[in-house]
Amino acid sequence: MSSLADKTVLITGASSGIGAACAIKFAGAGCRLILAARRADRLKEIATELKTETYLLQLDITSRAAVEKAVTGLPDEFRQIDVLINNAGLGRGLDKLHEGNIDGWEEMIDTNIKGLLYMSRIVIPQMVERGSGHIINIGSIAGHQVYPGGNVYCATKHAVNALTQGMRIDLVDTPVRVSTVDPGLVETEFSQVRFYGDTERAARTYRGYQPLTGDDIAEAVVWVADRPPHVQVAEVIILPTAQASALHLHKEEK
Ligand code: NDP
Ligand code: 8X3
Repeated sequence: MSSLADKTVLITGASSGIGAACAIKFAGAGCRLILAARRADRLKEIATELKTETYLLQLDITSRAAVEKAVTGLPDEFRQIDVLINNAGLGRGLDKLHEGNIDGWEEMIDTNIKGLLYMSRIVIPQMVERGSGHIINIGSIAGHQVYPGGNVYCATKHAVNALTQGMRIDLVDTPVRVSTVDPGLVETEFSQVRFYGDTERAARTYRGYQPLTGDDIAEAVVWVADRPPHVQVAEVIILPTAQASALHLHKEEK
């Protein structure tokens, strides 16, 4: 049986893509789930498929007050968070920096960096006090390299990379583990959001090669969480076979 059975896992951004796939995989491992996102209807839909105790949090992680209220207001049976998956995030635009949309920058910084910080700040103290817990951040290959037009998104994912390392240093004298799972191109709603609903442009992102799926990433996240307590997987980078780096993608089509 998985060491994850009966653990409570909080997943941010569970209404879609990688987060929704994580919900299904962790439910399969026998975990109790707290699923957070802004779209409550989507969370409900996902939860009906899960055969496990699930608590839904309609939450905008860019609001510090909302994050604090949501976590401190959890019902008793969900209060002990064993695994926190900081997954909620987004890209906005793919423009040169000097032509960029400043509102999009604010959204990326507020969600990918500040939201992750708010959630971590409220959840980690209880893990330290209890002497157990695991933070798994969803970074990106964009946290290791910068690609054209990636400027601010890549900066936020470099920040996630730095925060992961910082958390690991700060928690080294505790049993709490910190990991990051950093994917390349995964076919989710990410590009729909990045291109503000331009479905054709979003679809083009994943054409001419086989992208990763949310399931591919969720499988790795569950593996990371399921290691014995003395094993801390620091970083997993996962790319589609047709992708060599953030800058090298082999497409069959022109
Ligand atoms: P999706 O767009 O499919 O999912 C993003 C999730 O984040 C949604 O559930 C969305 O929920 C949630 N979210 C966004 N903003 C907020 C907010 N303010 N408060 C709460 N939840 C929020 O994309 P992915 O599944 O691909 O993205 C998940 C993570 O993976 C992101 O951090 C992304 O940067 C990262 N990533 C993605 C890659 C890819 O190629 N797809 C590659 C590498 C990393 P809702 O809108 O309901 O709030
Ligand atoms: C999302 C994937 O390559 O568009 O992190 O940055 S990428």
